[in-house]
Amino acid sequence: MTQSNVPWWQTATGYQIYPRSFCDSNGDGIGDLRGIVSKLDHLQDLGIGFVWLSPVYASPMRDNGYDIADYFEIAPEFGTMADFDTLLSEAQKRDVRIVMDLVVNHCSSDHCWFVKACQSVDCPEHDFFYWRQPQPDGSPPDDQRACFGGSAWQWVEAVGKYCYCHFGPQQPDLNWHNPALRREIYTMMNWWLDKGIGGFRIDVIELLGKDLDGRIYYEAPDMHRFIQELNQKCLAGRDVVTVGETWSATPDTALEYCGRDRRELDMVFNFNHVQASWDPKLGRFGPNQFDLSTHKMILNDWQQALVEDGWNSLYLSNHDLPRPVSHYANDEEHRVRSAKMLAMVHYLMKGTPFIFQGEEIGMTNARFTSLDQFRDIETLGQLTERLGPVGSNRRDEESVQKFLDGANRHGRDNARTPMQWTGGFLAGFSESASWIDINENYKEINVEADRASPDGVFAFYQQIISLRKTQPIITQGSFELIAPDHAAIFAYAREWEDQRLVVLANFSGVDVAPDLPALNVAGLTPLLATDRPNRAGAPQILEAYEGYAWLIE
Ligand code: TEU
Ligand code: CA
Repeated sequence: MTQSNVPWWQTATGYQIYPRSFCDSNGDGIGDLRGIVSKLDHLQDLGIGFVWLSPVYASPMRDNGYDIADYFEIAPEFGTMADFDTLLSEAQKRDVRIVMDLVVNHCSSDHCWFVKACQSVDCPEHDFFYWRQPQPDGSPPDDQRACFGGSAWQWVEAVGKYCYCHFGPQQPDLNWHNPALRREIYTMMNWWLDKGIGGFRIDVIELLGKDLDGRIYYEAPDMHRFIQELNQKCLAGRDVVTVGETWSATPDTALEYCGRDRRELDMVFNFNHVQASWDPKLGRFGPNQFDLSTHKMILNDWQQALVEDGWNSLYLSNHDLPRPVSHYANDEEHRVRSAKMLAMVHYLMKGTPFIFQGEEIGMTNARFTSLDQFRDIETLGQLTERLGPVGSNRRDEESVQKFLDGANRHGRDNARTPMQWTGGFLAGFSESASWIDINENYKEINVEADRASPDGVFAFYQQIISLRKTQPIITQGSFELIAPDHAAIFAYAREWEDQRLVVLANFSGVDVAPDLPALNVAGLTPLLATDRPNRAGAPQILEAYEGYAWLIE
């Protein structure tokens, strides 16, 4: 295949915008749609092909928009539908498509469906949700915990039953087994698609069609049937991209979602490499350190699983994860080099990269010093579960410090601090206090400063994004891990026609002499280097976090 007959989303690079923290146009401290429009040139300069826009729909914002109250309206703090249409057309002018976030596993308890469902057990909307009788002693039907703390079963007095809420108490799950609910969702999706959006990122797709009585929450037997129906009713015949978020998919199940014959989705976001540094007991990030060998093995498994069919998404972070330089490499002395090296290693694999806002300038974790700086419903839920409510005697100095350390390493607010545009007032994000604190390092790390440097992270991202469009070996070539057991080096080769691309990177903080037979080559053309781009020959020593890639033709 040449570059011209592959789908646009395979050579394009995606960029995720978390609207609340991207750019504030009206000085209320909250990023908004007009703010995004004002920064479209930045995205065009970067070279991206589409934006994944985190939710901008009407919402009480208990989970920052992942709790939707009206799928046909824009949240007032983000702007109006006219602003959205402006965003769409201004983006189109720059060859940038807008991919919407579709959150249909659950909605907000403020959605009129839920309000009606609570008012009457006879209305059609009542069955849009999952209701169960209490146990004889009044307790919930089972012991399932909600992601953001407490029981997953919320007592609804007016109904006299429990309602299932997988995430937060005000995010009731939608009953996908109800055909009328599914029809409502397809109508809504088609309404957005008819506007000309570029596709959907679908939130927790793995939870659709869950079997509550069998206690099968993820990838339940009906899930694929519903995704196929969704495809047939909304996506078939349209030139859009879809990527489903699934924490459950593995290399063994990936093709069930994105195999060509399945007619479901184009890609999934998998979290196998993220969960590798999870604590299995906690079921979330624990004190485990990032382990390079595991990381390489997981990424390799995904590359191999989707080599012929399906397509990988490639990402280093998103609005739920820590900042990549802080999590995987070094966010101090070697920050710039780390940012480049991580991008080089991950985005020269086969797949479509998704860059999270701020990553293109190497933004770092937040490092908050006080509990009241946190905003995320997940972090605050964990805080209450572990240290009790405000005023609890479990909130002693040592426990609080331990909690702060953990949240600063792994919490979702790390990625949600405002975009650092300049070294000036409020980092150029807003004209008044932002909804969440700005990272104190904005004077040093910001778009203006980074873009002023030819050796900056932004310039390097531009190179990668451009190479993906011009070098078919990056989008189409085979993938072979080199030295899988090496504790410090991440190296791989790609092959396509008569070309060979080798990527070599040092994931450690000290010099490493890779000493690999694959490096004894002549006639190589340097392709990309975190430093010293003009060095002749394959590097015999890689400095801390250094990366180097070359072509042999
Ligand atoms: O995330 C799904 C999800 O499983 C996360 O809550 C995850 O468990 C957690 O972030 C790990 O730290 C999606 C959205 O990306 C997230 O922002 C939403 O809060 C969630 O769904 C509910 O819509
Ligand atoms: Ca605003």
